Amino acid sequence: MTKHWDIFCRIVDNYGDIGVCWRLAKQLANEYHQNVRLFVDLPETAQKIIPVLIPQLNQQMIDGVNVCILHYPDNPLFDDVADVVIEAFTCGLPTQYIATMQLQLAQSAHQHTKWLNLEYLSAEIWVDDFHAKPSLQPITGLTKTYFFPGFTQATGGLSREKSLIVQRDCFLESLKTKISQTTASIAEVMPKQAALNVSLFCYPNAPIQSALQTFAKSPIPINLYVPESVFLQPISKYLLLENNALNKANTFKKDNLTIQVLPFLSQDEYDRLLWRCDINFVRGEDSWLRAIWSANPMIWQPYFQDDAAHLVKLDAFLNHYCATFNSPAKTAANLAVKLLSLTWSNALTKEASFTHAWLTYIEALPDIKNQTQVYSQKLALQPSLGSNLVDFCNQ
Ligand code: TRH
Repeated sequence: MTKHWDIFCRIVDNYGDIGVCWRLAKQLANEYHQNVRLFVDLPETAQKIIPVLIPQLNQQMIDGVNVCILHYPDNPLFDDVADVVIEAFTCGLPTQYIATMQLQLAQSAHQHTKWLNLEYLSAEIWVDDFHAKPSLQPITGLTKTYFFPGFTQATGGLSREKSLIVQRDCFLESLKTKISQTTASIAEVMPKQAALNVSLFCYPNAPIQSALQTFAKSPIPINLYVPESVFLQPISKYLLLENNALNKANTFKKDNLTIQVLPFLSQDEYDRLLWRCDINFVRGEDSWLRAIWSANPMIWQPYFQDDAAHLVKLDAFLNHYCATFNSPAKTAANLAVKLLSLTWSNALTKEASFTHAWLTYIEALPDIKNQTQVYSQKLALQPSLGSNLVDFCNQ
């Protein structure tokens, strides 16, 4: 059934908020044939993820989605509320939009618009019990339902395009026969083995210096692919370069480490990079999930939270991810994943050695790769976030 959907996204920090919302908006519009408006507050930042977006336009159709710029407080678009409104990450709906929903409720004694709060992704077990629970909002009298993405069938599921896995496999298959072209993207021209290909997307508080020192001394050559982002400064420092010298797409070499700085990639190109790398360092929410769909070994750095809540999330994910590594033969892989992940997120109390954690990980890499494939395949069999949302709203 075709419905009207509004998604509200406020960009707090970084690109995760808009990254998640943009994917979801496109999936609802193109895979489930829904009418979708995506309201976003910072068009210049959103442009990083939606490169064709024109920040000066109030609304524009892009890839089947009506992308609207949020202008508080009086936007005439808010007089027309949707069948379903998704408030991403508790970003708050505009007062005028809420007032229109209240008017509807007063006129028909029935809340026509389904109001969903899309929560952050977490593998914590309490999510199963809190998913899809309605909550009466005392001030407005409206009901809002908390929709939790997650890793189990009891949650709202994981965002995944219907054809993603097929696209990934076709891309990887095509590389086997392809002759390198000068116009090809980075993921197509990366060297085939002989070196370890690693992608790096992290927060600046990760032990980047220690990682670079370790990589440079690695017995296997390492090609490190680094899309342009805030953590380039520690890399410049390591290479003794002037500030910002790394911002140019360029290659730097130190001993056995080759650093390839890339421009900020499109989401599709970034996917292809993850598919091609042997190990992906990822962060936040969306790149984490895309690394899972790459089915390649990954080290996830959660977004820092003051009360160390991010470490609880990391622990929950590691338990879920490593549950597939639990046979006695896989114990080394299990421990190696946990050791490197905790070291990367500064979660170990005593000074942890990145070098030790890395070497342990590399030794277990073949097992980690096998188990990560099993893990990713298992998750891909579950209904996706988009399909769960549509089913929930059609009930
Ligand atoms: O940018 P992030 O750190 O976003 C974070 C998280 O979402 C976090 O949960 C949230 O609380 C915080 O923001 C405010 O990391 P994330 O989630 O991986 O989003 C990055 C997006 O950028 C993702 O959609 C992938 C995309 N991307 C590209 O398109 N090209 C690139 O080159 C890179 C490196 C990323």
